[in-house]
Amino acid sequence: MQNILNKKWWHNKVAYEIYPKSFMDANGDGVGDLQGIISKLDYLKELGIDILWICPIYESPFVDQGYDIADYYKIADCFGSMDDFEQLIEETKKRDMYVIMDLVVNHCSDKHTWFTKALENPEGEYGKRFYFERGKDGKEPSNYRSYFGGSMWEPVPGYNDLYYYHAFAKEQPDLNWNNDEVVQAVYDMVNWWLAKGVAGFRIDAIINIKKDTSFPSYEPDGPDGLCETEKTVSGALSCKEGPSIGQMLSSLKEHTFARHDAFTVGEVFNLENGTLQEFIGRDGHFSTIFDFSLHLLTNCEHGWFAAHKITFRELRKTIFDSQLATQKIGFMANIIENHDEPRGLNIFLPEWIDREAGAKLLGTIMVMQHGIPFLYQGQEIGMTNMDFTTLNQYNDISTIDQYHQAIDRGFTDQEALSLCNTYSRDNARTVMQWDDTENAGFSTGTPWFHVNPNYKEINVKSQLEDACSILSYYRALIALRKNSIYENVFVYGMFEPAYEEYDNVLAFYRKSEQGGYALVVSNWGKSDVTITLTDEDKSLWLMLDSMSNDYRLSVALKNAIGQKEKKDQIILKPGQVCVYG
Ligand code: TEU
Repeated sequence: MQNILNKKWWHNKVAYEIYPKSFMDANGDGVGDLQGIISKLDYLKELGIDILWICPIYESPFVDQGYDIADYYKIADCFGSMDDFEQLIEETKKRDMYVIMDLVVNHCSDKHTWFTKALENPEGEYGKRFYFERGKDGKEPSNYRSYFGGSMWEPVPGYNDLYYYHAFAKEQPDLNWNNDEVVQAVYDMVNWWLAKGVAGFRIDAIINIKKDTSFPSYEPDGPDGLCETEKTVSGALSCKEGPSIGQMLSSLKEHTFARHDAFTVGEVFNLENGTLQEFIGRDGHFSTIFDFSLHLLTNCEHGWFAAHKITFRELRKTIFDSQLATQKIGFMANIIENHDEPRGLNIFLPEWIDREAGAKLLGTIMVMQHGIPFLYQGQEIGMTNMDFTTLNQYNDISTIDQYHQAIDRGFTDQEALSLCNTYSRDNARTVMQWDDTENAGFSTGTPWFHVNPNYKEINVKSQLEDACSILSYYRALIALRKNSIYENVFVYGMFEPAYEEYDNVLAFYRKSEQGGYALVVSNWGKSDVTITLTDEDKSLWLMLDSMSNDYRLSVALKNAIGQKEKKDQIILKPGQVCVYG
């Protein structure tokens, strides 16, 4: 099997995303920082985490929470210094852990010196590093809607009929990847961080770097007369002029990542059919890319007003389709949530499954799939969405826009707020809940953002003390996945749907080429389900059960062998998930 022949150092690893502002504040200024992360490395190590993806920590005006970078070589003061960063690298290395940075190079901040110089002379050397265009027929050069609302074209102050291009906020001008100096500067910067000891990168909005520089307008699709960003992206990808996205990315890899055996995970939306191989196959542009298929189900890319509640059937089909389509090509990066998404518990579960069972259920499905798991901070303790009630409680630029989009489409204030409540990116950005003391133990100062009031019940400290908690379960789950005896099953085994004839059951096998296999089986229905096992499955042993304490046993034994009793049937309660092997 191709995957097995090409074993990579990161295949058996588990990754964890840190949103640094909200993770841990060590100096009491209310903002999470690098020393805060260092203070929690042992916690993460014990959870079973190997790779830490740290969202942007570079100098930034934080219009889009650090995804607007003003200096790629400087750590933002609120996070600490370069010395702190070097200490973080050293401390992770001591623990056999790896740090990956967020590489945001589709755009920079409007406060980056390149852009401030470009504004002084849009036709000069620095102007060429961005996209400055004349208007068409007295209007913007084209009718593109930016991801955060309004036109992608911003008038250049002091000039008539001149605009610059920004796919995201107007404070995030797009870099011109057709400019050799830009490309070389990106390579140099990436190599500089790799030389500092980072193990790789999570690569932001990378598909957007390819532009159709004729900037054609498309059919408008909203009352604003603009067309959605996705259209612009797919138009650009199919544009034959200039280097293709594939050429741009393979050159990036050749000049940087490949030289360091770096681990890279691309944030890639709008992948063209049939191109996955090129992205994550043998010699692909990246090690892996995120699997967003579940998140795209809500249609969030058309605006939250168009989102719908995901049904179990859709969810199961989407997971199966994605796993079957991708596993022979490479490793996808599996997520339940991230800093751009609401908490998975609030989106993917039917209302009759309670939070604790639901967290263990989602975690098991995610960690046991084929691919590399990426946990998001707080997922391991079952953190939930926040109950926001007014618009001014939000900080996220995208939430404000989504509220207005909904209003423009005729939704009432209450309806628009309710959409934000469900889908806002700020749901994931409330501070990490470490204990039940003031500010959830996140900071001794005033936190920069909300503390979810449920921190007294949901926090790390109480769950560390409880062998049946979500956190203890995650530790057992990750330990099982990483157990070297089962590597051929849980890391390299092929995914195969199972027991599909049961309406509310999500079950799958992981089958090793060497013959061993495991069965993951879960009940999403309202009542108990009895599953009659196939003859072959009858001899499987229970390894992990989300509703019993047996997982303590599997961790204690370290070889994850649980009950040895033979069964013809298994009965699962609503929300229960078991792993047999
Ligand atoms: O996200 C890219 C992206 O496409 C998102 O804007 C996504 O469509 C949206 O968040 C769905 O709600 C990346 C980062 O993850 C995000 O935090 C940044 O805001 C964005 O790039 C700009 O850098």
